[in-house]
Amino acid sequence: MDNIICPKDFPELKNDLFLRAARGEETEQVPVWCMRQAGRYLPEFREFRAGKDFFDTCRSPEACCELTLQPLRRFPFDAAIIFSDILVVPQALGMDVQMVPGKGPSFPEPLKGPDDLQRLRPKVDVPAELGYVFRAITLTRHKLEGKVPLIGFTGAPWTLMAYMIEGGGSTTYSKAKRWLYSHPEASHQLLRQLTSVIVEYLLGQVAAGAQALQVFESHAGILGPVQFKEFCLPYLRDIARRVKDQLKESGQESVPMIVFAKDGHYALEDLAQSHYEVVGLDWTIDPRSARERTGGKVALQGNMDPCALYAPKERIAEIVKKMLDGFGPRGYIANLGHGLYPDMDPEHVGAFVEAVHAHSRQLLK
Ligand code: 1CP
Repeated sequence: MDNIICPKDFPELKNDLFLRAARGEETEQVPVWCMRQAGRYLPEFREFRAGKDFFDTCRSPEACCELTLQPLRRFPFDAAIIFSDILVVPQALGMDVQMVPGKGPSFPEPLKGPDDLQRLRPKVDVPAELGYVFRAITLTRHKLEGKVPLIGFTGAPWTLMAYMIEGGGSTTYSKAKRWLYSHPEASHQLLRQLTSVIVEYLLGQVAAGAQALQVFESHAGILGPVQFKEFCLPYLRDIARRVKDQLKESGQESVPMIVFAKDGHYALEDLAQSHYEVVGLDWTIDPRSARERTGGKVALQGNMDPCALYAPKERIAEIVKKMLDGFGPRGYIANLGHGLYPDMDPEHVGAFVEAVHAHSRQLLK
């Protein structure tokens, strides 16, 4: 193997603020990164992606590395997240997924009923199907030169199941929810199958050099507390527990894990006791109430409304100040409550990052 993509002898980490905050340790300032920090709001991203197929880009380690590094050249983010997508896992299970420009992901042949589960690969060779993500992580870890830690990620089982049945984004997710009510056994079978692939996928990411892992349960909000308890929580827990156990068994160092269940704060108490070090929050929850309800069991990440970036820069600084005062500067990673949108002004992203660093240094003096 080429030296440069060997998953060892990584450059020494120079900024460990994000990792310390994730473990609830003291920091001199609050670390900050943004979901979708590699994205279309950056002109250099649009230029690099122009004319290329989205998943072809995902399958090129060099392209993923470049796109991961782009936002770090502009802003002093305290973490990088590998450029990829959650839908590479359904592809690994044998499903065709295309990214339609201007529309989003599309599955030409979504799962229509339980019989369609037979179309999925019963045993996924994760290194063969997703090795390109591992190679992207290893390459990026080298090219980061230890500047900041690299986060790996996956979609959570329910969120992936929802796309596999809906065939793309949806407002109601009623086709996927129909399965939960009319085919609970088949639903659990699919969720279990996804969980196993996800565990192996995350372990592969750590072996390749990921220093933290985020699990995106983007469609938690479409479920209520009862369905969340049955169809999300057990699998989210299982993922964290199995990843941690297997890292321990193989003598590898543990990495902090973040769970982001968007709009799922009805489950906040449960999420805080699910073997994740960090709970990510969307903007619909008040920072103080999130702290109270999680009782110091976990670090928190989030949660500025992404749309607050449309405000003038001075106003962004005020909003950030209030958010930091609410969360407090310990065991806290600043972020948005969801990803950046393509029409956001990079300068305002810079103002957000600067405000987090400046105000948190004041608080921690
Ligand atoms: O060509 C393009 O640039 C298309 C836009 C785009 C990008 C930049 C998509 C399509 N995916 C990505 C990259 C991506 N996706 C990252 C990169 C790292 C970073 O954050 O900088 C990450 C972490 C994801 C994760 C992802 N993909 C999620 C979870 C986060 C979330 O938004 O809730 C989800 C739901 C997806 C599916 C997806 N991929 C792309 C789109 C437009 C969507 C959402 C479709 C929908 O449900 O409507």
